[in-house]
Amino acid sequence: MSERSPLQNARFAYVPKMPEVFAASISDIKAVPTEAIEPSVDRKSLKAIFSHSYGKPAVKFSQGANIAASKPLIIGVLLSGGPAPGGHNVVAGLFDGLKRGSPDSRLIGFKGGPGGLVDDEYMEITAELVDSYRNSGGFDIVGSGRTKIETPEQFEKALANARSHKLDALVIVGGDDSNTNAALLAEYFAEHDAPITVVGVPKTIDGDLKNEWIEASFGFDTATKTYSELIGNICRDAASSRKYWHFIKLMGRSASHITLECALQTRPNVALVSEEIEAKSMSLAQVVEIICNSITARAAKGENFGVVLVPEGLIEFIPEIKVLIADINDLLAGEHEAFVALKGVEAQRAFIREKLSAKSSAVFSSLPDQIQTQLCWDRDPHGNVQVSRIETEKLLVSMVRERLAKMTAEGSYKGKFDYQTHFMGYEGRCAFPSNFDADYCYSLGFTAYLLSLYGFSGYIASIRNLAAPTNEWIPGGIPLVSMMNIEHRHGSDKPVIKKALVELQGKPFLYYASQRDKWALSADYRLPGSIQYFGPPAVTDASTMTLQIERS
Ligand code: FBP
Repeated sequence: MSERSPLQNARFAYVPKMPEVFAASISDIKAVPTEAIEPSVDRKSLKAIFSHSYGKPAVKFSQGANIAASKPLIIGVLLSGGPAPGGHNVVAGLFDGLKRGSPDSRLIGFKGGPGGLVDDEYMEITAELVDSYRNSGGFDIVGSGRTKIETPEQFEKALANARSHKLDALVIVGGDDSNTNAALLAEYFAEHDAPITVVGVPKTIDGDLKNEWIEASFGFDTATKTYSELIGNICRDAASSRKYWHFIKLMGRSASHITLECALQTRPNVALVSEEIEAKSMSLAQVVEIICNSITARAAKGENFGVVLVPEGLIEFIPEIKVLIADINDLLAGEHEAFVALKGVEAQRAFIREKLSAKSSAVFSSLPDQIQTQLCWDRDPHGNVQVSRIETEKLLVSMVRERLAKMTAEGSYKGKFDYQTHFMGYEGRCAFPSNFDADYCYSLGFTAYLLSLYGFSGYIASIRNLAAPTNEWIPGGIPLVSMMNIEHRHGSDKPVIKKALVELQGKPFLYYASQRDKWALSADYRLPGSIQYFGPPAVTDASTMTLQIERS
């Protein structure tokens, strides 16, 4: 990447817009505790696990005399999990905040995610380094990783390394699993009387780390704009070539926020929403029926083409497969060694088939071999099935073909069916951040600095009022524990941050549901085009439709 593109050069010069309160000098920004917030479920267990962190209030920053001197700080930062556009601006905002507080402050970057903290792989983040990454996509300034800090040795090493660097604070930029790590580390540091503040920053393209205080996770805006551009292009190709149904699987892990946002942006013929499919207890056959209904109705108009959006976590939400996955998870957690010792995928599939309950075994056997194998692949370090590696779009295509072949034989379908499959995910995770993400991330980094300065340990940076112009944004923080619940992972119950899935009573889904019957029949696609970084603010600064509809 030694040669820079003209856009790269131009983006270095972009100055992120910030909430008005951040225009003041650090000594004129005060932290105001607001209401106490508690987790919505599992309070008793969480209180017992997080005895030092539980029950703290939300905080917001506003103008006023700062009681903490802007003393020199040493902060460590790590980027965790999948990349999301804007991560470099979090580092830039944190760095600039630190230096505005005191030119003697230092920022240390742990390399390759939480593993870098445990193994003490680090680098000094200098002004020169930050300047060469401003407003750029990717996490490559220090790299990222998915190590879960969970064994006593890992916690001891993390604390020893934080102490050896004399850290005043550690900032963890990550999604739900990484911020769970942040909450556990904050509690561990407090238990061991280590005055090291741990602060989380809400990152994930998946958009599932949100609530009343975290209106959006960073990266969702840019990633969905990138996918929507490509989907819009495919829609137009479909309408031009008039010969393919395009099945597009979209990242998002469990949640369908990405699919829903892209559907609002592009108006495809079908967009499946996993959360709805689960709520309606739909079988795989019923999901296939939804797609076939659109195909047959459009074929009747002579339009043998269309676009179907598939959230990558779909199969986890189909009740019978959800149970199957949970059973495989428990089986693999208990018999991992025996399983990995088996030679070849045939033997592994047979092992799973034999050990499962009769019901799950039958569901497993009903799936194509390829999908069976993919369901057995390693879980990630947090115990999640790696849904990005399961070819759900191909599974649906094969079932749709089968169904249409049957209908053709019966004489109830006379159209044609040709298809293309796509998977969009990695294409959007390192895009140049949109202006929204560039601004949001810079402000999140600055907020993380202030939370560190004030010693709000176990907090996650929060910026509210995001649908308003940037100067009206409201920065602050909330305790991470307030976002947690207890879940069954890797065969046992663990405290984790609760994923925020698509709400079926939420405005974005209700709007989509009110339009989809029309979109299923027509080719009235919407074409968002590519992200614009320069030009009229209505084009360059628009946030996602999800945010606009939610906050309208
Ligand atoms: P995070 O939750 O870490 O932000 O990751 C998001 C994501 O892009 C998911 O959408 C996807 O399922 C997963 O990462 C893919 O993981 P990997 O990068 O390990 O292939």
